[in-house]
Amino acid sequence: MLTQEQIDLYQTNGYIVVEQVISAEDIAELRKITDEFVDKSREVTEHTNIFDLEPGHTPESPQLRRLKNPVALHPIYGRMLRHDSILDSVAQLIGPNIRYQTSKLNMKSAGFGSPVEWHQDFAFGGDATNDDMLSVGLAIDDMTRENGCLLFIPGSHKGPIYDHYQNDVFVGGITDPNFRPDNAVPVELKAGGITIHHTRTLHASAPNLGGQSRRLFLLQYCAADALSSLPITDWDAFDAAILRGEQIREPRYADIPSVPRPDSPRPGRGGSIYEQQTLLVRKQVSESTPK
Ligand SMILES: O=C(O)CCC(=O)C(=O)O
Repeated sequence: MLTQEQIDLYQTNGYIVVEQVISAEDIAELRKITDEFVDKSREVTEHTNIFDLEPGHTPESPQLRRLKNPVALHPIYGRMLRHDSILDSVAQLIGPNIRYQTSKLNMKSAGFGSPVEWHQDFAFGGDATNDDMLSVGLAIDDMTRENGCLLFIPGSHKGPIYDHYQNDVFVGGITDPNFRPDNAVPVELKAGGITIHHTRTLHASAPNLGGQSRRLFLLQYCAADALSSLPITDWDAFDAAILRGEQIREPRYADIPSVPRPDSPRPGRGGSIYEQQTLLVRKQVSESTPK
């Protein structure tokens, strides 16, 4: 369970860190299974609906940047999604009725793992009726400044939602020329700990310039009554995504800013932010990282 101090910090800053949530045994299992997927990526030379590849990937030297939708790929990831300690914390922040949104496992390999440019998760959906949505980042490896830890801008979850379009194309990163990532805070974390960030919190991460890999398993949850303006295409899957509490069909409305261009398409480009951000012209994280 979170302490009242952690809850207050989340509400003030839009993110928190919780140490020692997942056991060493589970972390060892997550590493083993994740290594097996990296090995399996030797079979492909282009992005697939499971693998997002680093630019230097080859079958001889597999370089996996992201495992897409890991929860659907192996029971260990599904067990983490439903882990009681994680869901207890999520319930304290967004209430008892919890819906699963999506998952991804981002890997920054030692010495080259790609950066993630500044963005807000909320901008990736259409408008929603409220913003009780968050991401849990489970550190599979120690996450440090050297290996590309998460960067957050405290309090940004209460600010504007920035444009993520460039020339009418959704590029998965902030394109507003006035945006400056001032006051960014690097968040270091030991394996087994979690970060929790609000869907509107500005975040990014630098490339991995260190000697240790950085694997981060990201799980997105929302309050069951936070309903998107995007049409629900599969009601069975929508109902099955309730992890705790009950399904709510009546939306709850909160006074939140609209996402820029709520009705414009947000093509997944293979289901990966990395693939979307290849189009981004103004890459602030990459530009500020020493080569
Ligand atoms: O893996 C990271 O460093 C950040 C990833 C992220 O924010 C995302 O994939 O949406």
